[in-house]
Amino acid sequence: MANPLYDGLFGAHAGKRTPFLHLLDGTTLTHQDFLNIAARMAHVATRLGLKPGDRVAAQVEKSPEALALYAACAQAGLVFLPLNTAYTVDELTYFVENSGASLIVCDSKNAGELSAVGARLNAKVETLNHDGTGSLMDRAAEMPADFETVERKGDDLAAFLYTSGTTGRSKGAMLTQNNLLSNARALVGEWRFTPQDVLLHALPIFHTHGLFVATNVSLAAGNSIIFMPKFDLDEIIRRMPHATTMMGVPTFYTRLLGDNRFTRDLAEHMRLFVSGSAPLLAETHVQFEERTGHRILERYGMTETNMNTSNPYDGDRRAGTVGFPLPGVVLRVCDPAGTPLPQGEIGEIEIRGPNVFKGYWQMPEKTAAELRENGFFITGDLGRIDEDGYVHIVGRNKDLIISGGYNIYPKEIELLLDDQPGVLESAVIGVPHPDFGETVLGVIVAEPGGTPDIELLQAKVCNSLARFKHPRKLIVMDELPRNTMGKVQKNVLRDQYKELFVAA
Ligand code: MLC
Ligand code: AMP
Repeated sequence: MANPLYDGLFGAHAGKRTPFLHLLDGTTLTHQDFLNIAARMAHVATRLGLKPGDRVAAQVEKSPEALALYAACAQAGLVFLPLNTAYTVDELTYFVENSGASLIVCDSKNAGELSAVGARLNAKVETLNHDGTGSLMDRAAEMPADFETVERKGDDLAAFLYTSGTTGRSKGAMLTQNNLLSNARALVGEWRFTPQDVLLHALPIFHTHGLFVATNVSLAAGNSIIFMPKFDLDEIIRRMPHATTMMGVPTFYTRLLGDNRFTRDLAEHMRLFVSGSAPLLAETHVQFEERTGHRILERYGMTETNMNTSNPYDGDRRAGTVGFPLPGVVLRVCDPAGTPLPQGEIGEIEIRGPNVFKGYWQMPEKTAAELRENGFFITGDLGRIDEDGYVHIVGRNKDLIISGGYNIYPKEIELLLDDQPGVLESAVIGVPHPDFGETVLGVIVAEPGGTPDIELLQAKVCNSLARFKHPRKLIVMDELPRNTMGKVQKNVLRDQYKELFVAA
C-alpha cells in the first residue's frame, strides 16, 4: 500500500544488507536490521490500540531504537512527536496534553512521573532507554519483524514539532509526509549525497536538523551514518577520518576549531561540512577554510519549513550568506503587509513551497497570522537578497534567542519570572557567548520595597524549564529602559551587556 514517506525513505531499503548505522561500540546495523526493529515497534503501537493519525510523544535519548520509533510511526501512519530530552515534566505535560498524544515513550527514569501524566491524560506509557532496553523493546521482541505498511497520502501528517512562540505558548507545527520527503530529496540533489557517503551524525534527533535534515537525507540517499549519542569532540576527531560529510550547528565548528588535533589531514577524507540552525560567523567560515581547506556550506531552515535555502555545492559558498532558495522553494523579502520589496532591501523573509508545514495544531488563529492565504509563511527572520541572488539573514523580527542551536523564546522565561514573589517585571535577552553563540540573560526589576531572592528564582526556573533555557545570570535593575511608547528597549539592554560573557 502506498505511504510516500515510509516507502520513499525506509521501505526503499527493504531487503538491503547495506550498512545504515555505524555505532560507537564498533557494530553496524544494516538497513534491513533497522527496518525489522521499526516493524516490531509498529506492531506494538497498533496492538496498544493506536490508529493512523494518533500522536506518539517520545522523550528518549538518541539510540538506533529511538530512530526506529520514527520509522515505526511512519509505517503505522502515526504522527511522531519527538521531544528534547532536556524538557522538564512541566514542559512535557503541556506537549502531551496539547497534542492529545495516545502514547508516551520515555526513559525508565522518568516513567514514574510520566505514568501519572499519562493516566491523567489518557495516554499509554512505554519506556525506551539509551541502551535500547525498556518495555517498548520487551514488547517488540515478541512481535513479527514485518508489518503491513499503513496507507497514507502525501498530505497526511507525519510529525509534530513543537516550537515556542513570542506569546510564550508552544505551538505544534504539523508536518506532512510530503513536507519531509520533498525536502529530503531536494537536499540529496543539492548536496550530492550518494550511497557511498558516510555522515558523521552528532546532532540530537528530536529537532529538524538532526532528524529531518541529517537522517532523512541519509535515508533518501541510502548512505550510512556514524551515529553518535551526542556531540563529543574526542569521538568526532576519532571518527572523522572514516566519514565523508558532517552536519552541525555553529558551536560544533567553533569547538572543532578550538582543538589543535583538528587539522587539514584529519578532514582530508571529508567532502562536505554543512552548518545551520543559527548564524555561522563569517570569521568561523574563514578560519575553517584556512585550517582545513574546506568551505563550510551554510544553509537556512526552520521547524515549520524544513530547509529553505542553501549555499551552492558547486560554486561560491559565501560566508555570512545562506545561499539560494532550494528547488521548488520560493523566497521573498516583504514589508509587513506582504508586499515584496525591491531587490536589495531589508524586510521579512517569507517562504512558499512543498516544504512549508500545514499549520499549528489546533491553533487556527496563530496559523492564519503566520501562514498567508497564498501559501507564504512569514518566518519572522529579516533578510535581504543581494545582487547575485544570495540570501542574507540580517536579524529577527521575533524575540528569539538561539543558544547552541536551541531556540529560546524570552516570553516563556519572562512569564515565569514575573510570577515570582518580589518581581515587578523582567526582560530576558540573548547576549553573545563564545561557545553557544548567544546565551540567556535575565534582567529583573524588584517590586517596590521588595528584594527578589535570586537563588529562589533560579530554583524555580530549574524546576520548570529545560536547562538550556535557564538564564546564565540574573541581574537586578531599578527599571527597564523604555521608549516613548513605553515598550522595553531590549536592544539597549543587549548593548549594555554584550560583553558580559565574551570578556569572561
Ligand atoms: C547544552 N547546554 C546548553 C546547550 N546545550 N545550554 C545552552 N544552550 C545549549 N545549546 C547546557 C548543558 O545542559 C550543560 O549544563 C551546559 O549547558 C554545558 O553543556 P555542554 O556539555 O557544554 O553541552 P553539550 O552537551 O556539549 O551540548 C552543546 C551542543 C548541544 C551545542 C553540542 O546543545 C547541541 O547538540 N546542540 C544542537 C541543537 C540542535 O540540534 N539544533 C537544531 C534545531 S532545528 P550544566 O548544567 O552542566 O551547566 C533548527 C532548524 C534548522 O533550528 O535550521 O536547523
Ligand atoms: P527553529 O524554530 O528551531 O526551527 O529555528 C529556526 C530559526 O533558526 C530560523 O527562523 C532562523 O532564525 C534560525 N536559523 C536557522 N538557520 C540559520 C542560519 N543559517 N543563519 C541564521 N539563522 C538561522
